[in-house]
Amino acid sequence: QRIVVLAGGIGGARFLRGLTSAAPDADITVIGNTGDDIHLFGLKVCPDLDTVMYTLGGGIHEEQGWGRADESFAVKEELAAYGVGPEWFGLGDRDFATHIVRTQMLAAGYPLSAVTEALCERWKPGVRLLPMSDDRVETHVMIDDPDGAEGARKAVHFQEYWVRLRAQVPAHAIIPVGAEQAKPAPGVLEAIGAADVILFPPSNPVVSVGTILAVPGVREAVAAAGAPVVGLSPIVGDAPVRGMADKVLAAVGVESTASAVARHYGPDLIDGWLVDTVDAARTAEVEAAGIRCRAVPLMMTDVPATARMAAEALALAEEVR
Ligand code: GDP
Ligand code: FO1
Ligand code: CA
Repeated sequence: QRIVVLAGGIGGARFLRGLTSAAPDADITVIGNTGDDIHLFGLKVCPDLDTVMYTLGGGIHEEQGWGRADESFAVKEELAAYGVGPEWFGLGDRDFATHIVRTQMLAAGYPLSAVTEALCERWKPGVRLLPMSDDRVETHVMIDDPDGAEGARKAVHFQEYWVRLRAQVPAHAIIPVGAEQAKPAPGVLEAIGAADVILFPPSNPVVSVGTILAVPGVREAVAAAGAPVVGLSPIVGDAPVRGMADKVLAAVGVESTASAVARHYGPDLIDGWLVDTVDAARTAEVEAAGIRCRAVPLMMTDVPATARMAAEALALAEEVR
């Protein structure tokens, strides 16, 4: 069975760990979000690709959800001693090595897809991990400009909005800079076209799955795919389980409810949708929009619970096939 998953960072990675447990023999291709990528200290950092790679490869900092286990921060301290910032982004020593290898290979002319494959030779995530594009795409967030005139706005990198500002300032718009000119990475459209099932994990619908769908051709390929498309809600009880999905959903005019997210994707894109049992009353709203909907437990508390979620998603895919 060929399964394609459009994944962000923590939500995508944890779901994938459940999926590989529920479907150990499946051939899984992950299309990873690269809109969170940032260039720091001359290095290219790909948080969502690394989160998937480290989580499935056993190198993730489990409690934190991103970055390496057993991490130290000597390089960060030395950079700070030179007064070289940004000091608000925490890159650990072990993680730095990944970015050095990546940047070196990119400078030598390898595309990000080839670099990701090379990094995965070490981590053996058990899935084929493809960046959504080899072209540079960086999500920016439009915020009020405190230094500008009354009503002035400015765009900041998504990481600055999320990590430095902790999403505590109003987000007026989300802009995937470079997406319009980007091409899907080699293998992306082929994997979607050949899939038996396409899954949207409970990843951020705007800055993770939404950014992947913004690469020209990807949304069209998913909509045109013969395979059933099933998503899982990242919104439980009218709030994100973690992160800032409520803020970025508001920026694109979508309510933070499990049914509003399903309607945001829409029946042209998804055939089935899973909401958490606490949102069971919303299944009718989703079905009224022409999307088959079931309420099942959606908290990824451990791998067995996540594997049950993945199994429910695959069962719903069979139902709508
Ligand atoms: P990020 O790139 O690290 O932000 O990760 P993703 O975009 O892949 O996933 C983020 C989303 O995962 C957030 O909107 C969370 O609400 C959602 N999420 C995290 N843990 C859980 C969980 O246990 N259950 C569900 N349903 N959603 C979750
Ligand atoms: N998240 C934080 O909240 N603070 C950090 O300092 C931070 C550093 C970091 C370094 C590498 C990496 O792969 C991820 C990192 N993250 C950090 C997580 C990251 O900002 C995000 O959670 C995602 O990009 C959102 O998907
Ligand atoms: Ca992300």
